[in-house]
Amino acid sequence: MPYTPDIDIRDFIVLEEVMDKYELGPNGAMILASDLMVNFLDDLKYEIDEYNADWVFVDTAGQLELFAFRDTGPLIASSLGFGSIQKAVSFLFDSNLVLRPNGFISTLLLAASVQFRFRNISQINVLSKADLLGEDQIDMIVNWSQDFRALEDSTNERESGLIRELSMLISDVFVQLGSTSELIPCSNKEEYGLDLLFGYLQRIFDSDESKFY
Ligand SMILES: Nc1nc2c(ncn2[C@@H]2O[C@H](COP(=O)(O)OP(=O)(O)OP(=O)(O)O)[C@@H](O)[C@H]2O)c(=O)[nH]1
Ligand SMILES: [Mg+2]
Repeated sequence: MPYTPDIDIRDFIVLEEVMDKYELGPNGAMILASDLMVNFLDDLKYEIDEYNADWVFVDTAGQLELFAFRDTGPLIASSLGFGSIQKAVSFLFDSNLVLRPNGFISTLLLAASVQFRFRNISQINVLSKADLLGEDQIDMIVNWSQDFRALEDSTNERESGLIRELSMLISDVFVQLGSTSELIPCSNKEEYGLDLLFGYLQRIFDSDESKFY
C-alpha cells in the first residue's frame, strides 16, 4: 500500500496462510480472509482504543464483494466504534470510471447498493482522483449527482442504442428517488478536497439524526 496504516489487518490474517490451510485459490482465500476478520474484532477494537484518536479512518477493499457485500462488512462497521462514536461511510466514485453517463450510472448503482448495506450509517460520496479531470468535467459530474434530469439529458445526448435505453431506465429510478448527496471532488495526488470532505463529515456528525449508538 502507498501508506503505512497504524493498524494493519495483515498482522492478523495472511492471505498465503489462508490459501494453504484451507486449500483455496487467491480469490476464494480473499473472501474467506474477509470473513475471518470477525474473529479479530476484539483485538482490532482494543488496538484502536489504544490510539485514543479523534478520527479513525478504516480503509476497506475496493472490491465490494470482499467487504460491503458480505455480512462481515456491516457487522464490523456496527461493532467498531460502539457507544458514543459517530460514523459515516465514504464511497469513492473513481474519476477514471465516471466520465460518461453510463459509467456514472453504474457507479451510482454501486453507491446505492453500498448505502443499502450500511443503511444505518450516513454515506458521503466522493469523486476521487479528480486531478485526472478538467474543471468543466468535474462540474458536469458533480451536477449529475445533484440533478438527475441533467444526467438524463447527458445520457440522451451521449449514449446510444441499448446502453442509452438501459441508462435512461436506471436514471429514471434515481430521478424518482430524489437526489443523493453531492459528490465531493478530491485528489489525493494534488491534495485537495479533503478539507471539504472534512466539513461534510463534521456537518453529518453535528446533526442529531446521524448519531449512532
Ligand atoms: N491521478 C491520481 N491517481 C491516484 C490518486 N490516488 C491514487 N491514485 C492511483 O490509482 C491507482 C489505484 O489506487 P487506488 O484507486 O487507491 O486503489 P487501491 O487502494 O490500490 O485498491 P482498492 O482500494 O482495493 O481499489 C494507483 O496507481 C494510485 O497511485 C489520485 O488522487 N490521483
Ligand atoms: Mg484502496
